Amino acid sequence: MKKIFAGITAFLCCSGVLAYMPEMSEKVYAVNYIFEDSFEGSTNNWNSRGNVIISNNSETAFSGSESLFVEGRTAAWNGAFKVLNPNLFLPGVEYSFSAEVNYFEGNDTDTFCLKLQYTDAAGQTQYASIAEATAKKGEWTQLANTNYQLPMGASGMQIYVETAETTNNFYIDEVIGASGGTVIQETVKPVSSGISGDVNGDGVINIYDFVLAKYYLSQNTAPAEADVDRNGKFEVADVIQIQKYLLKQITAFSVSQVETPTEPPTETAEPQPTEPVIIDENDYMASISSSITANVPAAATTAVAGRDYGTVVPITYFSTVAQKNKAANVLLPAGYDENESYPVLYVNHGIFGDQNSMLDEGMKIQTMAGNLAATGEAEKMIIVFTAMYTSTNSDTCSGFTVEETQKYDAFREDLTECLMPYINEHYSTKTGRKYTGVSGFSMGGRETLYIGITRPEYFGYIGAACPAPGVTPGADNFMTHPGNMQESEFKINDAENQPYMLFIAGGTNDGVVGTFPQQYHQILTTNGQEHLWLEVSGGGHDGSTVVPMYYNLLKNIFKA
Ligand code: FER
Repeated sequence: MKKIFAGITAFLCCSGVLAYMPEMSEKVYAVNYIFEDSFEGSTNNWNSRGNVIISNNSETAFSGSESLFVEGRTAAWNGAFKVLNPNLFLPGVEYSFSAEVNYFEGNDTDTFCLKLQYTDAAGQTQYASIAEATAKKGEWTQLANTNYQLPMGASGMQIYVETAETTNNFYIDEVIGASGGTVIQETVKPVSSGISGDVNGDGVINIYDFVLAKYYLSQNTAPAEADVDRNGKFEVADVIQIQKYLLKQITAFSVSQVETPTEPPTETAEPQPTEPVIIDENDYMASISSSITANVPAAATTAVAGRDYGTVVPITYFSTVAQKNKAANVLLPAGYDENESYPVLYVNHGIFGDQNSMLDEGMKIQTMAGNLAATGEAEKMIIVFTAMYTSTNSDTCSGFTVEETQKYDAFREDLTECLMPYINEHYSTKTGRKYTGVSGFSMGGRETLYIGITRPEYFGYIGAACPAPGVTPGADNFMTHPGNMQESEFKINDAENQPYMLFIAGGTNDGVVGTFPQQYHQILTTNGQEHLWLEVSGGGHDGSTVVPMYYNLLKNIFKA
Protein backbone atom coordinates (compact mmCIF):
# COMPACT_ATOMS: atom_id res chain seq x y z
CA MET A 1 0.00 0.00 0.00
CA LYS A 2 1.10 3.50 -0.81
CA LYS A 3 3.18 5.15 1.88
CA ILE A 4 1.14 7.99 3.21
CA PHE A 5 3.07 9.46 6.04
CA ALA A 6 6.77 9.33 6.44
CA GLY A 7 8.17 10.49 9.69
CA ILE A 8 7.38 10.57 13.35
CA THR A 9 8.93 13.42 15.26
CA ALA A 10 7.74 13.03 18.80
CA PHE A 11 5.88 10.64 21.00
CA LEU A 12 3.82 11.81 23.91
CA CYS A 13 1.37 10.13 26.15
CA CYS A 14 -2.12 11.37 26.76
CA SER A 15 -4.86 9.65 28.77
CA GLY A 16 -3.23 6.28 28.35
CA VAL A 17 -3.28 6.49 24.59
CA LEU A 18 -0.13 6.88 22.57
CA ALA A 19 -0.27 10.04 20.55
CA TYR A 20 2.16 11.64 18.19
CA MET A 21 2.68 14.67 16.05
CA PRO A 22 3.14 14.20 12.35
CA GLU A 23 5.98 16.17 10.83
CA MET A 24 4.74 19.60 10.03
CA SER A 25 5.97 19.34 6.45
CA GLU A 26 3.50 16.51 5.96
CA LYS A 27 0.07 17.23 4.59
CA VAL A 28 -2.11 18.39 7.47
CA TYR A 29 -5.51 16.78 7.43
CA ALA A 30 -8.52 18.71 8.60
CA VAL A 31 -10.80 15.84 9.16
CA ASN A 32 -13.29 16.14 11.90
CA TYR A 33 -16.07 16.69 9.41
CA ILE A 34 -17.22 13.64 7.47
CA PHE A 35 -18.06 15.93 4.59
CA GLU A 36 -18.04 19.68 4.11
CA ASP A 37 -19.78 21.07 1.04
CA SER A 38 -18.76 24.67 0.39
CA PHE A 39 -20.02 24.86 -3.19
CA GLU A 40 -16.91 26.56 -4.47
CA GLY A 41 -16.92 25.81 -8.19
CA SER A 42 -18.78 22.56 -7.55
CA THR A 43 -22.25 21.40 -6.66
CA ASN A 44 -20.57 18.84 -4.39
CA ASN A 45 -22.84 16.01 -5.59
CA TRP A 46 -26.04 17.84 -4.68
CA ASN A 47 -29.01 17.20 -6.96
CA SER A 48 -32.34 18.78 -7.84
CA ARG A 49 -35.27 17.70 -5.75
CA GLY A 50 -38.27 18.18 -8.03
CA ASN A 51 -38.17 20.12 -11.26
CA VAL A 52 -35.75 22.82 -10.14
CA ILE A 53 -32.42 24.10 -11.39
CA ILE A 54 -29.44 24.03 -9.07
CA SER A 55 -26.20 25.85 -9.80
CA ASN A 56 -23.18 27.45 -8.24
CA ASN A 57 -23.84 31.09 -7.61
CA SER A 58 -21.46 33.88 -6.67
CA GLU A 59 -24.07 36.52 -5.83
CA THR A 60 -24.08 35.50 -2.22
CA ALA A 61 -22.14 33.07 -0.08
CA PHE A 62 -21.95 32.17 3.59
CA SER A 63 -18.30 31.22 3.21
CA GLY A 64 -15.92 31.47 0.29
CA SER A 65 -17.31 33.15 -2.81
CA GLU A 66 -20.04 30.78 -3.99
CA SER A 67 -23.14 29.02 -2.74
CA LEU A 68 -25.67 26.59 -4.24
CA PHE A 69 -28.63 28.38 -5.83
CA VAL A 70 -31.98 26.57 -6.06
CA GLU A 71 -34.43 28.17 -8.52
CA GLY A 72 -37.66 27.35 -10.34
CA ARG A 73 -39.44 25.84 -7.34
CA THR A 74 -43.15 25.18 -7.87
CA ALA A 75 -43.82 23.35 -4.58
CA ALA A 76 -42.54 23.63 -1.02
CA TRP A 77 -40.93 20.18 -1.23
CA ASN A 78 -38.77 21.27 -4.19
CA GLY A 79 -35.18 21.87 -3.20
CA ALA A 80 -31.83 20.08 -3.30
CA PHE A 81 -30.57 16.76 -1.93
CA LYS A 82 -27.41 14.82 -1.38
CA VAL A 83 -27.05 11.05 -0.98
CA LEU A 84 -25.30 10.04 2.25
CA ASN A 85 -22.40 7.67 1.68
CA PRO A 86 -23.62 4.40 3.27
CA ASN A 87 -20.04 3.47 4.18
CA LEU A 88 -19.81 6.56 6.35
CA PHE A 89 -23.33 7.11 7.67
CA LEU A 90 -24.69 4.16 9.60
CA PRO A 91 -28.32 3.63 10.59
CA GLY A 92 -28.86 3.90 14.33
CA VAL A 93 -25.80 6.12 14.83
CA GLU A 94 -25.91 9.80 15.82
CA TYR A 95 -24.45 12.45 13.53
CA SER A 96 -24.21 16.21 13.54
CA PHE A 97 -25.61 18.00 10.47
CA SER A 98 -25.55 21.65 9.59
CA ALA A 99 -26.57 23.74 6.56
CA GLU A 100 -26.68 27.49 6.00
CA VAL A 101 -29.64 28.92 4.02
CA ASN A 102 -30.60 32.34 2.68
CA TYR A 103 -33.25 33.88 0.41
CA PHE A 104 -34.07 37.31 -1.03
CA GLU A 105 -37.74 37.34 -2.13
CA GLY A 106 -41.23 37.08 -0.65
CA ASN A 107 -42.08 37.52 3.04
CA ASP A 108 -39.65 38.89 5.62
CA THR A 109 -39.25 35.45 7.15
CA ASP A 110 -39.47 31.91 5.81
CA THR A 111 -39.27 28.50 7.49
CA PHE A 112 -36.53 26.21 6.15
CA CYS A 113 -36.19 22.49 6.79
CA LEU A 114 -33.22 20.14 6.66
CA LYS A 115 -34.65 16.66 6.28
CA LEU A 116 -33.78 13.03 5.68
CA GLN A 117 -35.41 10.82 3.07
CA TYR A 118 -34.80 7.09 3.52
CA THR A 119 -36.22 3.67 2.91
CA ASP A 120 -37.25 1.94 6.11
CA ALA A 121 -36.82 -1.74 6.95
CA ALA A 122 -40.27 -2.46 5.45
CA GLY A 123 -39.23 -0.87 2.14
CA GLN A 124 -41.35 2.27 2.62
CA THR A 125 -40.01 5.74 1.79
CA GLN A 126 -39.92 7.96 4.87
CA TYR A 127 -39.25 11.66 5.44
CA ALA A 128 -37.83 12.80 8.77
CA SER A 129 -36.91 16.23 10.11
CA ILE A 130 -33.29 16.84 11.05
CA ALA A 131 -33.52 20.60 11.76
CA GLU A 132 -35.82 23.54 11.13
CA ALA A 133 -35.35 27.31 11.50
CA THR A 134 -37.04 30.57 10.64
CA ALA A 135 -34.80 32.59 8.36
CA LYS A 136 -34.88 36.35 7.94
CA LYS A 137 -34.84 37.51 4.35
CA GLY A 138 -31.27 38.32 3.25
CA GLU A 139 -29.61 36.79 6.35
CA TRP A 140 -27.77 33.49 6.43
CA THR A 141 -29.49 31.13 8.87
CA GLN A 142 -28.15 27.85 10.19
CA LEU A 143 -30.19 24.64 10.19
CA ALA A 144 -28.37 22.40 12.64
CA ASN A 145 -28.78 19.34 14.78
CA THR A 146 -25.70 18.21 16.68
CA ASN A 147 -27.21 14.84 17.65
CA TYR A 148 -29.40 13.42 14.94
CA GLN A 149 -29.75 9.65 15.07
CA LEU A 150 -30.16 8.07 11.65
CA PRO A 151 -33.17 5.74 11.86
CA MET A 152 -32.47 2.07 12.56
CA GLY A 153 -32.81 -0.10 9.48
CA ALA A 154 -32.67 2.89 7.11
CA SER A 155 -31.17 2.57 3.64
CA GLY A 156 -30.93 4.86 0.64
CA MET A 157 -30.49 7.88 2.89
CA GLN A 158 -30.41 11.40 1.47
CA ILE A 159 -30.44 14.75 3.21
CA TYR A 160 -32.34 17.60 1.61
CA VAL A 161 -33.32 21.22 2.10
CA GLU A 162 -36.84 22.55 1.45
CA THR A 163 -39.16 25.23 2.83
CA ALA A 164 -42.22 24.62 4.99
CA GLU A 165 -44.67 26.39 2.67
CA THR A 166 -43.24 28.84 0.14
CA THR A 167 -41.73 28.44 -3.32
CA ASN A 168 -39.09 31.17 -3.02
CA ASN A 169 -35.74 30.64 -4.70
CA PHE A 170 -33.07 30.03 -2.07
CA TYR A 171 -29.36 29.57 -1.48
CA ILE A 172 -27.56 26.83 0.44
CA ASP A 173 -23.97 26.94 1.67
CA GLU A 174 -21.54 25.19 4.00
CA VAL A 175 -23.39 21.90 4.50
CA ILE A 176 -21.52 19.72 6.96
CA GLY A 177 -21.93 16.20 8.22
CA ALA A 178 -19.88 15.25 11.27
CA SER A 179 -19.74 12.86 14.21
CA GLY A 180 -22.61 13.12 16.67
CA GLY A 181 -22.05 15.91 19.19
CA THR A 182 -19.87 18.05 16.91
CA VAL A 183 -20.86 21.70 17.28
CA ILE A 184 -20.56 23.31 13.88
CA GLN A 185 -19.81 27.00 14.10
CA GLU A 186 -18.37 29.23 11.47
CA THR A 187 -15.36 30.13 13.54
CA VAL A 188 -14.52 26.60 14.64
CA LYS A 189 -12.37 25.04 12.00
CA PRO A 190 -11.55 21.36 12.16
CA VAL A 191 -8.04 20.32 13.06
CA SER A 192 -6.27 17.01 13.52
CA SER A 193 -5.99 16.09 17.19
CA GLY A 194 -2.73 14.15 16.99
CA ILE A 195 -4.28 11.38 19.11
CA SER A 196 -3.54 7.95 17.73
CA GLY A 197 -6.81 6.33 16.64
CA ASP A 198 -8.70 9.62 16.52
CA VAL A 199 -9.15 9.34 12.78
CA ASN A 200 -11.70 12.14 12.50
CA GLY A 201 -9.73 14.48 14.73
CA ASP A 202 -12.51 15.28 17.19
CA GLY A 203 -10.44 14.46 20.25
CA VAL A 204 -12.04 11.12 21.12
CA ILE A 205 -11.74 7.58 19.75
CA ASN A 206 -15.13 6.10 19.00
CA ILE A 207 -17.26 4.31 16.41
CA TYR A 208 -16.90 7.22 13.94
CA ASP A 209 -13.17 6.68 13.84
CA PHE A 210 -13.63 2.99 13.08
CA VAL A 211 -16.12 3.70 10.30
CA LEU A 212 -13.92 6.40 8.82
CA ALA A 213 -10.81 4.22 9.08
CA LYS A 214 -12.55 1.39 7.21
CA TYR A 215 -13.56 3.89 4.55
CA TYR A 216 -10.02 5.28 4.26
CA LEU A 217 -8.70 1.77 3.57
CA SER A 218 -10.32 1.96 0.18
CA GLN A 219 -9.14 5.51 -0.46
CA ASN A 220 -5.36 4.97 -0.39
CA THR A 221 -5.03 7.89 1.95
CA ALA A 222 -5.67 8.60 5.60
CA PRO A 223 -4.71 11.06 8.33
CA ALA A 224 -1.66 10.16 10.38
CA GLU A 225 -3.86 9.35 13.39
CA ALA A 226 -5.18 6.30 11.53
CA ASP A 227 -1.75 4.65 11.46
CA VAL A 228 -2.15 3.44 15.03
CA ASP A 229 0.73 0.99 14.94
CA ARG A 230 2.97 3.78 13.69
CA ASN A 231 4.72 1.72 11.07
CA GLY A 232 4.41 4.51 8.52
CA LYS A 233 1.59 2.83 6.63
CA PHE A 234 -2.15 2.76 7.10
CA GLU A 235 -3.45 -0.75 6.54
CA VAL A 236 -5.96 -3.36 7.65
CA ALA A 237 -3.98 -4.08 10.83
CA ASP A 238 -4.58 -0.50 12.00
CA VAL A 239 -8.34 -0.81 11.51
CA ILE A 240 -8.33 -4.06 13.46
CA GLN A 241 -6.56 -2.38 16.34
CA ILE A 242 -9.08 0.46 16.37
CA GLN A 243 -11.89 -2.09 16.43
CA LYS A 244 -10.25 -4.02 19.29
CA TYR A 245 -9.76 -0.78 21.18
CA LEU A 246 -13.45 0.07 20.87
CA LEU A 247 -14.42 -3.45 21.92
CA LYS A 248 -12.14 -2.93 24.94
CA GLN A 249 -10.06 -5.94 23.92
CA ILE A 250 -7.03 -3.66 24.12
CA THR A 251 -6.54 -0.48 26.10
CA ALA A 252 -3.73 1.02 24.01
CA PHE A 253 -2.46 0.59 20.50
CA SER A 254 0.59 -1.54 20.10
CA VAL A 255 3.24 0.26 18.16
CA SER A 256 5.26 -1.82 15.75
CA GLN A 257 8.83 -2.46 16.72
CA VAL A 258 11.15 -0.01 15.12
CA GLU A 259 13.68 -2.12 13.25
CA THR A 260 17.12 -1.87 14.75
CA PRO A 261 19.38 -0.39 12.13
CA THR A 262 21.56 -3.03 10.56
CA GLU A 263 25.31 -2.68 10.35
CA PRO A 264 26.40 -0.82 7.26
CA PRO A 265 26.91 -3.44 4.58
CA THR A 266 30.45 -4.59 4.12
CA GLU A 267 32.09 -5.40 0.81
CA THR A 268 32.65 -9.10 0.30
CA ALA A 269 33.94 -10.99 -2.66
CA GLU A 270 31.00 -12.49 -4.57
CA PRO A 271 30.81 -16.24 -3.97
CA GLN A 272 31.57 -18.45 -6.91
CA PRO A 273 28.58 -20.12 -8.54
CA THR A 274 28.00 -23.64 -7.34
CA GLU A 275 26.67 -26.64 -9.25
CA PRO A 276 22.90 -26.48 -9.61
CA VAL A 277 21.01 -28.54 -7.05
CA ILE A 278 18.42 -30.89 -8.50
CA ILE A 279 15.61 -32.24 -6.37
CA ASP A 280 13.79 -35.44 -7.30
CA GLU A 281 10.52 -34.27 -8.76
CA ASN A 282 8.62 -37.34 -7.61
CA ASP A 283 9.57 -36.69 -4.03
CA TYR A 284 10.03 -32.93 -4.06
CA MET A 285 8.11 -31.78 -1.02
CA ALA A 286 9.21 -34.70 1.13
CA SER A 287 12.83 -33.96 0.20
CA ILE A 288 12.73 -30.36 1.30
CA SER A 289 10.25 -30.57 4.17
CA SER A 290 12.84 -30.98 6.91
CA SER A 291 14.70 -27.87 5.73
CA ILE A 292 11.68 -25.57 5.97
CA THR A 293 12.45 -23.11 8.74
CA ALA A 294 11.11 -19.98 10.39
CA ASN A 295 14.66 -18.91 11.25
CA VAL A 296 15.82 -16.78 8.39
CA PRO A 297 19.56 -16.11 8.52
CA ALA A 298 20.51 -12.44 8.59
CA ALA A 299 22.80 -13.11 5.62
CA ALA A 300 19.70 -13.73 3.51
CA THR A 301 17.92 -10.51 4.44
CA THR A 302 20.88 -8.12 4.69
CA ALA A 303 21.92 -6.23 1.59
CA VAL A 304 25.58 -6.58 0.68
CA ALA A 305 27.33 -3.46 -0.58
CA GLY A 306 28.29 -3.71 -4.21
CA ARG A 307 26.02 -6.70 -4.85
CA ASP A 308 23.69 -6.43 -7.82
CA TYR A 309 20.06 -6.94 -6.79
CA GLY A 310 18.73 -6.86 -10.31
CA THR A 311 16.61 -4.31 -12.12
CA VAL A 312 12.96 -3.45 -11.55
CA VAL A 313 11.20 -2.69 -14.82
CA PRO A 314 7.70 -1.16 -14.55
CA ILE A 315 5.52 -2.48 -17.36
CA THR A 316 1.98 -2.14 -18.63
CA TYR A 317 0.17 -4.87 -20.51
CA PHE A 318 -3.27 -5.00 -22.05
CA SER A 319 -5.72 -7.01 -20.00
CA THR A 320 -8.53 -8.39 -22.12
CA VAL A 321 -10.28 -9.24 -18.85
CA ALA A 322 -10.23 -5.66 -17.51
CA GLN A 323 -10.37 -4.26 -21.05
CA LYS A 324 -7.62 -1.79 -20.27
CA ASN A 325 -3.92 -1.52 -19.59
CA LYS A 326 -2.74 -2.87 -16.27
CA ALA A 327 0.58 -2.42 -14.47
CA ALA A 328 3.19 -4.80 -13.07
CA ASN A 329 6.84 -4.64 -12.00
CA VAL A 330 9.30 -7.07 -13.50
CA LEU A 331 12.44 -7.77 -11.47
CA LEU A 332 15.15 -9.01 -13.81
CA PRO A 333 17.94 -10.88 -12.00
CA ALA A 334 21.49 -9.55 -11.74
CA GLY A 335 23.30 -10.17 -15.01
CA TYR A 336 20.06 -10.83 -16.90
CA ASP A 337 21.12 -12.03 -20.34
CA GLU A 338 18.83 -12.37 -23.35
CA ASN A 339 20.86 -15.41 -24.41
CA GLU A 340 19.85 -17.26 -21.30
CA SER A 341 16.35 -18.04 -20.08
CA TYR A 342 14.91 -17.80 -16.61
CA PRO A 343 12.05 -19.30 -14.62
CA VAL A 344 9.37 -16.86 -13.47
CA LEU A 345 7.85 -16.34 -10.03
CA TYR A 346 4.69 -14.22 -9.77
CA VAL A 347 4.21 -12.29 -6.51
CA ASN A 348 0.76 -11.07 -5.43
CA HIS A 349 0.12 -8.26 -2.93
CA GLY A 350 -2.34 -7.81 -0.04
CA ILE A 351 -5.77 -6.20 -0.27
CA PHE A 352 -5.75 -2.57 -1.47
CA GLY A 353 -2.15 -3.09 -2.60
CA ASP A 354 -0.56 -2.85 -6.03
CA GLN A 355 2.53 -3.85 -8.01
CA ASN A 356 4.76 -1.86 -5.64
CA SER A 357 3.51 -3.25 -2.33
CA MET A 358 5.60 -6.40 -2.26
CA LEU A 359 8.74 -4.54 -3.30
CA ASP A 360 8.43 -2.84 0.07
CA GLU A 361 11.67 -3.18 2.07
CA GLY A 362 9.90 -5.06 4.90
CA MET A 363 9.08 -7.94 2.56
CA LYS A 364 12.77 -8.46 1.66
CA ILE A 365 11.88 -10.35 -1.51
CA GLN A 366 14.29 -8.50 -3.78
CA THR A 367 17.06 -8.60 -1.17
CA MET A 368 16.63 -12.31 -0.45
CA ALA A 369 16.37 -13.24 -4.15
CA GLY A 370 19.60 -11.34 -4.84
CA ASN A 371 21.47 -12.79 -1.87
CA LEU A 372 20.33 -16.38 -2.37
CA ALA A 373 21.09 -16.29 -6.09
CA ALA A 374 24.53 -14.79 -5.43
CA THR A 375 25.43 -17.57 -2.99
CA GLY A 376 24.00 -20.23 -5.28
CA GLU A 377 21.28 -21.14 -2.78
CA ALA A 378 18.51 -20.11 -5.17
CA GLU A 379 18.03 -20.21 -8.92
CA LYS A 380 18.31 -16.99 -10.87
CA MET A 381 14.76 -16.03 -11.76
CA ILE A 382 12.52 -13.29 -13.04
CA ILE A 383 10.10 -12.10 -10.37
CA VAL A 384 6.92 -10.39 -11.50
CA PHE A 385 5.15 -8.19 -8.96
CA THR A 386 1.53 -8.09 -9.99
CA ALA A 387 -1.40 -5.69 -9.51
CA MET A 388 -4.23 -8.15 -9.03
CA TYR A 389 -7.37 -6.01 -9.05
CA THR A 390 -9.03 -6.75 -12.39
CA SER A 391 -12.22 -4.89 -13.24
CA THR A 392 -13.71 -3.20 -16.27
CA ASN A 393 -15.46 -0.52 -14.23
CA SER A 394 -13.11 0.46 -11.42
CA ASP A 395 -9.40 0.73 -10.71
CA THR A 396 -9.25 0.24 -6.97
CA CYS A 397 -10.94 -2.01 -4.48
CA SER A 398 -13.73 -0.22 -2.62
CA GLY A 399 -14.14 -2.55 0.35
CA PHE A 400 -14.82 -5.95 1.78
CA THR A 401 -17.65 -7.25 -0.36
CA VAL A 402 -18.20 -10.40 -2.39
CA GLU A 403 -18.38 -8.26 -5.53
CA GLU A 404 -14.98 -6.71 -4.83
CA THR A 405 -13.31 -10.02 -4.01
CA GLN A 406 -14.55 -11.30 -7.38
CA LYS A 407 -12.45 -8.59 -9.01
CA TYR A 408 -9.41 -10.07 -7.31
CA ASP A 409 -10.50 -13.55 -8.35
CA ALA A 410 -10.70 -12.31 -11.95
CA PHE A 411 -6.92 -12.00 -11.78
CA ARG A 412 -6.73 -15.75 -12.45
CA GLU A 413 -7.78 -15.18 -16.07
CA ASP A 414 -5.86 -11.92 -16.33
CA LEU A 415 -2.68 -13.66 -15.14
CA THR A 416 -2.89 -16.77 -17.27
CA GLU A 417 -4.36 -15.20 -20.41
CA CYS A 418 -2.79 -11.71 -20.45
CA LEU A 419 0.12 -11.10 -18.07
CA MET A 420 1.92 -14.44 -18.51
CA PRO A 421 1.80 -14.29 -22.33
CA TYR A 422 3.10 -10.71 -22.16
CA ILE A 423 6.00 -11.69 -19.91
CA ASN A 424 6.88 -14.72 -22.03
CA GLU A 425 6.81 -12.60 -25.16
CA HIS A 426 8.93 -9.73 -23.82
CA TYR A 427 11.46 -11.50 -21.61
CA SER A 428 13.71 -14.47 -21.92
CA THR A 429 11.72 -16.96 -19.89
CA LYS A 430 11.58 -20.68 -19.38
CA THR A 431 7.92 -21.59 -19.70
CA GLY A 432 5.71 -24.35 -18.36
CA ARG A 433 4.72 -25.34 -14.85
CA LYS A 434 8.20 -26.63 -13.98
CA TYR A 435 9.51 -23.10 -14.44
CA THR A 436 6.56 -21.04 -13.22
CA GLY A 437 5.55 -20.20 -9.66
CA VAL A 438 2.71 -18.20 -8.13
CA SER A 439 2.90 -16.69 -4.66
CA GLY A 440 1.57 -13.93 -2.49
CA PHE A 441 0.69 -12.36 0.79
CA SER A 442 -2.75 -12.22 2.44
CA MET A 443 -5.28 -11.33 -0.30
CA GLY A 444 -2.47 -12.25 -2.67
CA GLY A 445 -2.01 -15.51 -0.76
CA ARG A 446 -5.68 -16.29 -1.10
CA GLU A 447 -5.58 -15.67 -4.85
CA THR A 448 -2.38 -17.71 -5.05
CA LEU A 449 -4.13 -20.70 -3.51
CA TYR A 450 -7.21 -20.21 -5.69
CA ILE A 451 -5.12 -19.87 -8.86
CA GLY A 452 -2.61 -22.56 -7.96
CA ILE A 453 -5.24 -25.12 -6.98
CA THR A 454 -7.46 -24.51 -9.99
CA ARG A 455 -4.72 -24.00 -12.62
CA PRO A 456 -2.10 -26.63 -11.71
CA GLU A 457 -1.16 -27.05 -15.36
CA TYR A 458 0.37 -23.55 -15.29
CA PHE A 459 2.08 -23.46 -11.92
CA GLY A 460 4.35 -26.09 -10.39
CA TYR A 461 5.18 -23.95 -7.35
CA ILE A 462 2.62 -22.31 -5.07
CA GLY A 463 3.51 -20.23 -2.01
CA ALA A 464 1.04 -18.38 0.23
CA ALA A 465 1.96 -16.25 3.26
CA CYS A 466 -0.91 -15.36 5.62
CA PRO A 467 -3.55 -16.28 3.01
CA ALA A 468 -6.82 -14.39 3.51
CA PRO A 469 -10.13 -16.22 3.88
CA GLY A 470 -12.45 -16.92 0.98
CA VAL A 471 -11.03 -19.75 -1.09
CA THR A 472 -13.34 -21.99 0.94
CA PRO A 473 -16.49 -20.72 2.69
CA GLY A 474 -15.92 -18.80 5.92
CA ALA A 475 -16.67 -15.60 7.80
CA ASP A 476 -14.68 -13.08 9.82
CA ASN A 477 -15.14 -9.54 11.12
CA PHE A 478 -14.88 -8.15 7.62
CA MET A 479 -17.36 -10.22 5.69
CA THR A 480 -18.88 -13.58 4.91
CA HIS A 481 -17.11 -15.46 2.14
CA PRO A 482 -19.21 -17.82 0.03
CA GLY A 483 -15.97 -19.55 -1.06
CA ASN A 484 -14.40 -20.06 -4.47
CA MET A 485 -14.92 -23.75 -3.87
CA GLN A 486 -16.21 -26.10 -1.19
CA GLU A 487 -13.74 -27.51 1.34
CA SER A 488 -13.95 -30.94 -0.28
CA GLU A 489 -12.80 -29.36 -3.58
CA PHE A 490 -9.76 -27.69 -2.03
CA LYS A 491 -7.15 -30.02 -3.52
CA ILE A 492 -5.48 -30.62 -6.85
CA ASN A 493 -7.43 -33.36 -8.52
CA ASP A 494 -5.10 -33.55 -11.49
CA ALA A 495 -2.69 -36.48 -10.91
CA GLU A 496 -0.50 -35.37 -13.84
CA ASN A 497 -0.01 -31.87 -12.47
CA GLN A 498 0.71 -32.23 -8.79
CA PRO A 499 2.77 -29.29 -7.50
CA TYR A 500 6.45 -29.58 -6.69
CA MET A 501 5.73 -27.18 -3.85
CA LEU A 502 2.40 -26.20 -2.32
CA PHE A 503 3.48 -24.12 0.63
CA ILE A 504 1.49 -22.15 3.21
CA ALA A 505 2.91 -20.04 6.05
CA GLY A 506 0.86 -18.53 8.85
CA GLY A 507 1.81 -16.45 11.90
CA THR A 508 0.49 -17.29 15.35
CA ASN A 509 0.01 -13.58 15.98
CA ASP A 510 -1.81 -12.55 12.83
CA GLY A 511 -4.56 -10.12 13.87
CA VAL A 512 -5.96 -9.80 10.36
CA VAL A 513 -6.46 -13.27 8.92
CA GLY A 514 -6.29 -15.07 12.28
CA THR A 515 -6.20 -18.83 11.91
CA PHE A 516 -7.40 -18.98 8.29
CA PRO A 517 -3.94 -20.00 6.99
CA GLN A 518 -3.90 -22.87 9.47
CA GLN A 519 -7.44 -23.82 8.45
CA TYR A 520 -6.30 -24.07 4.82
CA HIS A 521 -3.49 -26.34 6.02
CA GLN A 522 -5.99 -28.50 7.89
CA ILE A 523 -8.38 -28.74 4.96
CA LEU A 524 -5.52 -29.82 2.68
CA THR A 525 -4.52 -32.42 5.26
CA THR A 526 -8.10 -33.72 5.52
CA ASN A 527 -8.26 -33.88 1.73
CA GLY A 528 -5.01 -35.84 1.53
CA GLN A 529 -3.31 -33.10 -0.50
CA GLU A 530 0.45 -33.07 -0.05
CA HIS A 531 1.69 -29.64 1.00
CA LEU A 532 4.14 -27.86 3.27
CA TRP A 533 3.00 -25.90 6.30
CA LEU A 534 5.10 -23.41 8.25
CA GLU A 535 3.74 -21.93 11.44
CA VAL A 536 5.72 -18.84 12.36
CA SER A 537 5.65 -18.53 16.13
CA GLY A 538 4.82 -14.92 17.02
CA GLY A 539 4.53 -14.07 13.32
CA GLY A 540 2.15 -11.23 12.46
CA HIS A 541 0.36 -10.00 9.37
CA ASP A 542 3.49 -8.54 7.87
CA GLY A 543 7.11 -9.23 7.04
CA SER A 544 7.54 -11.36 10.16
CA THR A 545 5.59 -14.14 8.39
CA VAL A 546 6.15 -13.09 4.79
CA VAL A 547 9.95 -13.16 5.02
CA PRO A 548 10.16 -16.79 6.26
CA MET A 549 7.69 -17.90 3.57
CA TYR A 550 9.69 -16.29 0.77
CA TYR A 551 13.03 -17.38 2.19
CA ASN A 552 11.97 -21.03 1.98
CA LEU A 553 10.17 -20.59 -1.32
CA LEU A 554 13.05 -18.80 -3.05
CA LYS A 555 15.59 -21.31 -1.78
CA ASN A 556 13.65 -24.34 -2.95
CA ILE A 557 11.82 -23.20 -6.05
CA PHE A 558 12.65 -24.30 -9.63
CA LYS A 559 14.96 -27.14 -8.67
CA ALA A 560 13.00 -30.06 -10.13
C1 FER B 1 -10.85 -10.80 4.80
C2 FER B 1 -9.80 -10.68 5.68
C3 FER B 1 -8.56 -10.19 5.23
C4 FER B 1 -10.66 -10.44 3.46
C5 FER B 1 -9.45 -9.98 3.02
C6 FER B 1 -8.41 -9.85 3.90
C7 FER B 1 -11.69 -10.02 1.38
C8 FER B 1 -7.16 -9.35 3.35
C9 FER B 1 -6.20 -8.79 4.08
C10 FER B 1 -4.94 -8.34 3.44
O1 FER B 1 -4.76 -8.53 2.23
O2 FER B 1 -4.10 -7.80 4.16
O3 FER B 1 -12.05 -11.26 5.18
O4 FER B 1 -11.76 -10.54 2.66
